[in-house]
Amino acid sequence: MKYDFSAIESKWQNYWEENETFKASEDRSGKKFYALVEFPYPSGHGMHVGHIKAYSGLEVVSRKRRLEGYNVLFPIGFDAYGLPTENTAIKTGVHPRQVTDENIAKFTNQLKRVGFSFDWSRVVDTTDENYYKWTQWIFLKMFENGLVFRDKTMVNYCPSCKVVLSNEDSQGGKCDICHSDIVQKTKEVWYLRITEYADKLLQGLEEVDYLPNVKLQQQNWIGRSTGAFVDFTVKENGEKLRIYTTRPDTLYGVTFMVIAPEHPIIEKYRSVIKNIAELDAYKAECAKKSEFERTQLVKDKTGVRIDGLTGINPITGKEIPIYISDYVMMGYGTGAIMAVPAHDTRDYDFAKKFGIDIIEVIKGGDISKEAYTGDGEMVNSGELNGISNKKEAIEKMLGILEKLGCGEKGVQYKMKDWAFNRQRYWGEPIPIVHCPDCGMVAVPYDELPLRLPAVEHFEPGTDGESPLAKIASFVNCKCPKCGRDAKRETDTMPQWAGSSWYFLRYCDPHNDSEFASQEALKYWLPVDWYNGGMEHVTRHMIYSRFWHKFLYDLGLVPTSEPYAKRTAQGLILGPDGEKMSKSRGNVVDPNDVVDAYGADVLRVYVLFMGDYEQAAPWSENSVKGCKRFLDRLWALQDMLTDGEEYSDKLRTLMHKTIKKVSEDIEALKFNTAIAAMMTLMNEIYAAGSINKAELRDLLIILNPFAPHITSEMYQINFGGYIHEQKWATYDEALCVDASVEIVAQVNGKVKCKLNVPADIDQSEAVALAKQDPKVAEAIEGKNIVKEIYVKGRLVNIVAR
Ligand code: ANZ
Ligand code: ZN
Repeated sequence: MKYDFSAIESKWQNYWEENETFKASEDRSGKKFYALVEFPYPSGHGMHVGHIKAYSGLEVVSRKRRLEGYNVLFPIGFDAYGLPTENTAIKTGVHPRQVTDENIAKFTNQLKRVGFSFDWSRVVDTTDENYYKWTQWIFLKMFENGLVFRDKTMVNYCPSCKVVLSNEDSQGGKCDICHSDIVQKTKEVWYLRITEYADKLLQGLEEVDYLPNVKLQQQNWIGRSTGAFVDFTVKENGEKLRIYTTRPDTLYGVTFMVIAPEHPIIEKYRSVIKNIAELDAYKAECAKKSEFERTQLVKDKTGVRIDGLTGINPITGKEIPIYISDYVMMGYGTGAIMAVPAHDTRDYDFAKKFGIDIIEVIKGGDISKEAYTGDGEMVNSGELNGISNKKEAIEKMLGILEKLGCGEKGVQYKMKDWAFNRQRYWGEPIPIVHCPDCGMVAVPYDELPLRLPAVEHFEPGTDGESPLAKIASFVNCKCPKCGRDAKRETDTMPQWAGSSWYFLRYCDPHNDSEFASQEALKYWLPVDWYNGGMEHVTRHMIYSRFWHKFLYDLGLVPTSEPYAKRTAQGLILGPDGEKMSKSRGNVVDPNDVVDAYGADVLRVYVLFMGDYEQAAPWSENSVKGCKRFLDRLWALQDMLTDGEEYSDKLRTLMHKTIKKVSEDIEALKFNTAIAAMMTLMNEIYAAGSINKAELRDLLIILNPFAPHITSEMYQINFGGYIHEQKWATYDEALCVDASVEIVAQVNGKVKCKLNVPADIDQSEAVALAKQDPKVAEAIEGKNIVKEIYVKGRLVNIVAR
């Protein structure tokens, strides 16, 4: 009987679908497990093998949990608003709604062909009005609670996509979507006050089980720094120029100041600054560069001294020059710094270039060569001399500053408020009305969803204006407060909006009166295990933790953190070891693999190809190896014998394998779990037969990986359904191979007896013997001439 994978796989997929086998139960009395994977963006390219790997990890865990008796919620949905779809729509003239529906259908079909055990009754689509109604609702709650505001600012603007981008979406000075260069532009934009949650987002990390690297990235992203604000006086006009420093201990070493080119003090004193034209020209140059270019790419420091403004160091009373330079950002601290060239590398480079004094205030380095950024004893620092720089000097200086009334402790965050808008069509409309009398007014909750109007022309306006602005029937409305003529906001929300709360909707996806019922949320939250890509651990995870914490503060969700545990899978590289990409032509289509080898092979392979958390290249040969493994599994049926208990030959290995697979799945070590089952398979072939008890448990532990073939083999040989069975158990005591007692000798004299595994090899046996104190003593200081191991009997070490 040959294994016909395509017939068997569709048979089981149909069965699971018709019987809703993997539907999470509404009976909330049992123990639950909520496994979450990052829902895909349904792009026109269809699914990538990377998606398959990303979903296969928790797929295996979910299937195991069901066999362990848990009520498992393993949902899927579509994060479907966003630019690629809109850009396709603009190019092809097909409406984004239609493009999205087609892409979702394609993704659904592909996911089902791989046999994922998702609960298909809970699919969410962020572009569905029954979903985005609640995205708008949460936004309005934030508006009501003062977490939404509008502000004019310099924004990253993509001239090609014609949209304003967050810093995160324009890393490296390139648009995240079309990769063209971004430019700086002033614009009035919407913000969410995420900085208000900075401390909560940091503290929350102590309660959760995230990969260390994930935690670190979030901490760096939030970037909490403690230091001081210090007021320097401007000699010519008495103006207070406030700086932010993490190093008030170095105040005696300040020899100049630097302010951002956009700092408002320049405008304020235009008329008294003598070289204003030169400053203006420098500022114009800087406006062309993104923050990334200004901070990361520059090798050579540039800047211009302000002629007409001089700073006074509040501690020393010394006069110091003030420069503008692009290495100081307006958006961080106060946009002005005190420069300490002896102990800061950037300041050092700048001072060298402009010939400014360098004064050492911390001992330990050689400032004639480079800045000394380490710790040490304070020098040239008046009352601080002789104490250590860090805590002591910082504390003391803070006291002095406070006494003088020219400074105070301060905290700064790298994280900025979240620019929350796009001037594009395919997004959730922001439910705000602008009234000439009342200002910004929320759309009443009972008018939600504020529907995205159906239009024929969804191209963006020329200056980044939203296409919605052109639709008079949408724009013109009555003010909900005073009833007079008003205009609707025409910006839409950024793509990150819908994914900021989708894990909540999964708990109760069809609820019309709440985003999810309290009972459902209480049962399912927190997400027990969230797995996804490393690229989403800052933006998406921080945004969604922020929304969740906000809802928690309103008493609308029961847990302070949404995700109890977070892991991340590694990328699948092309066969050439490079990142898979259309342009390189090294993309593997999961459909092709399913067609040629079957879904089970694809699933086993993506988990076998390497450490789950590391990147690994695709290998067609290894895919074939996985196919052989499953073919040999099928062929076991030809050597099946009766037997209710494990045979003597395989007993230990069965227990060991069940233990290894059980533990490895929990540790995401799928590759070694599969390798253990392959070893077991080899031993079965070596033994020449397998009995029913052994086959049954092998099928069960392999089932999460290869559910189709194992379901079929189970039905054929045992009757009934494997998904209704229990996870295989092992006996710890039976996992160890039989042990034997051996003696350890030195130069033929018995020193001790040792209990060792029966299959121990020479080097292990000798190593164990050497650990014995008597043996160690006997060979100490001697040359080992020979080591002998007589299997199961003795170790002899010859030493002189
Ligand atoms: C004096 C000093 C001496 C500094 C020293 C550092 C070392 P973090 O830790 O990232 O918060 N800084 C402040 N505002 C800035 C801005 N808008 N643009 C660029 N640099 C700015 O860094 C804070 C330090 O970065 C501050 O401490 C300031 O330089 C600089 F030996 O002040 B420091
Ligand atoms: Zn009004």
